[in-house]
Parts: sequence; structure tokens; C-alpha cells
Amino acid sequence: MGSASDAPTMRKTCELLDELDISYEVKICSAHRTPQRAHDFATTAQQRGLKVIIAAAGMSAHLAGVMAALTPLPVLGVPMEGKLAGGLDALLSTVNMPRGVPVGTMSMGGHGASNAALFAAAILALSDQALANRLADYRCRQTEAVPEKIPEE
Ligand code: RP5
Repeated sequence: MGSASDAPTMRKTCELLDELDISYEVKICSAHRTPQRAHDFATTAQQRGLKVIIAAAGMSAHLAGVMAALTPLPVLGVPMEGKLAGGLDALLSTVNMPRGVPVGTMSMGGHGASNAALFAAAILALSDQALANRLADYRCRQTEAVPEKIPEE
């Protein structure tokens, strides 16, 4: 994530990765404030055994694009909500990548943070049947938790 201020939102990603028993590392590295750290993280990611990168950033959100430029691993971008049009700046910065350097962009804020974990899980589950089963169980529990009727007043 680009800043410690993104952490309250991105905790949702960590909680879901924990629930699905997926190991991960968390790092603050900004495309703008700590470009060398971001570069080092992305260029060593594959050799360190990472499979998917989830990059969260707000405002002029270049982190996911920078990650995608520097690693062949799939990169999922999570635009942070913000003061300018609710975070539209971050959404557009993350989603509108030029041809050749794709970023899989999630929805904004907490929904995107959760979906990034689920999307990463789906990618990893392609080569991990036990994880595929855990993900299927999660989806079943989610379905069962949706009531058919609105609760009585
Ligand atoms: C981005 O700038 C971060 O991802 C964060 O969402 C935003 C604001 O950062 P802070 O000023 O709160 O550290 O790089």
C-alpha cells in the first residue's frame, strides 16, 4: 500500500487472506515518496516466491501501474477512496493503464480491498485444489448468509 493511511481499508484484504489461509506480506511503499523501495519490492517479488501483488493507493495512484511495469506477476490494483470525487482520481489512475501493462483493477475502498483478496485467491486456486475448496466453502457461506426476506421491524 502507498501509505499507512491506507491500512484501515487494506486490513480487510489481510482478514480475508487469513480466513482463506493464504500467506502474504504487507509493505508500505509509495510510487512517489519511496520509489526505490517500490522498485526493489516489485523487481524481487517473483524470485522471493510471491505469486500475486495487490497494490493499494489513493489520489494520483501510480503504485499498481509501477508494480505491473516492473514484474511479470499479476497485479491487482485497489483504488483508495479520497476527497476528490470520492476517489475517482485513484480509480482512473489505477484502471486506465495503457496497452501492454495491465492492472486488474478492483472496486474502490473496502469492497475492492476484499475483492482483491478473493481475486488473488481465485488465481492461486488454479494450481491449488485445497485452496479452491476453501474458496468454494467461503462462497457457499456467503450465499447462505444472505436472507431471503428483510428482517421484521
Ligand atoms: C497515496 O497517497 C497513498 O496511497 C494514500 O492513499 C494517499 C495519501 O497518503 P497520506 O498523505 O495519507 O500518507 O500515495
